[in-house]
Amino acid sequence: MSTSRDETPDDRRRRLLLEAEDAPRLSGDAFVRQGRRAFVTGGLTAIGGLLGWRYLATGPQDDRIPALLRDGHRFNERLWRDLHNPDARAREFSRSAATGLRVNGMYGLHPPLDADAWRLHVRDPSGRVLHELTLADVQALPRADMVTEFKCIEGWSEIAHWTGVRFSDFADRFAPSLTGRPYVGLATPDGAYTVGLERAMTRHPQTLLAYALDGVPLTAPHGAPLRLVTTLRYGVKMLKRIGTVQFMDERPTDFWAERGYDWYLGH
Ligand SMILES: Nc1nc2c(c(=O)[nH]1)N[C@H]1C(S)=C(S)[C@@H](COP(=O)(O)O)O[C@H]1N2
Ligand SMILES: [Mo]
Repeated sequence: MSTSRDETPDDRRRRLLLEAEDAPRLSGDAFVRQGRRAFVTGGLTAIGGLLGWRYLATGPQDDRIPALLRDGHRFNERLWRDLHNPDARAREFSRSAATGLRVNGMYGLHPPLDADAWRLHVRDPSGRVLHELTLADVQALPRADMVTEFKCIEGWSEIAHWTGVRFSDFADRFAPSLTGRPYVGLATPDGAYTVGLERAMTRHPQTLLAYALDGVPLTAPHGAPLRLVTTLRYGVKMLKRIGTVQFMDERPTDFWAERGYDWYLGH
C-alpha cells in the first residue's frame, strides 16, 4: 500500500478502489468470496485495460469519480446483490473468541462527548424530528448480543462481541410508519461523518444499534454512547456516535461514497 508523493487525486481514487477490491477476508467462506472478488476485480481491470486509463482520467465524471469507475461500482453492486441472500446470517462465535477491536476512524468524534446531553434524533424524510431519545430509551428495547467478525475495507478483521438492540426493533418502536422507506441515513451529532443504508439491511437481525463492546459500555473512540454494527457491510458503514437517524426516500449522504468509494460496500 505505497503512496507516491506525486500521486494525483485521480491516481489516489483508483488506488483506493483497487485496494478496496483487494481487501483480504478471513472468514469461513473466504475462498468463495475471494473467488468472486477476484472475478469482479478482474472484470474492472479488463474494462480499464480495454478503454485505457486515459479515458478514466479525462472522461466524464459522476459523483466526483470517473463515470467508468462509477459504472464499475454499479456492476459490482448488482453482482453482490445477486450473489447474496439478504436473509443469510453471518457466522457467530463464542464470546471467548473475541480478539479485541482496534480503533479506526475518528471523523465526527472530536468534540468531547457530553454523555448526559447526548440525544438520538429520529427524523422523518422531511427532516422533522420525531423523537429525541436518551440512551435509556434505546436500552429499554430487547437486548441483543452478537459475536461476529468486524471487517475494515483497509484489509483487517477482528472478532467482536457487541451488545445493543436490533435496528429493526428500534425502528418498529420509534418510527413504525416509516419502516417501509427505502433508505436510512445516519450522522454524527456534528454532521462530520455520514452513512447511507438501505432498508433491507437495517431490518436484518445482525444489524444493531450497539452500546457495549466486549461486555463494557462503548468507549468514546469506539463510538459511545451508540453506534451502528452490522455483519452485512464493511466498518466504514458502522457509524460511531450516532446523533441522527433519518428515514428517507432518497439515497442519503454518505461520507466515503462522496470520496469515491462504492456506496453499497457489501462484502
Ligand atoms: N463517526 C465515525 N464513525 C466511523 C468512522 C469514523 O471515522 N467516524 N470510521 C469507520 C471505519 S472506516 C471503521 S473501520 C470503523 C472502526 O470502528 P472501531 O474504531 O470501533 O474499530 O468505524 C467506522 N465508523
Ligand atoms: Mo474502515
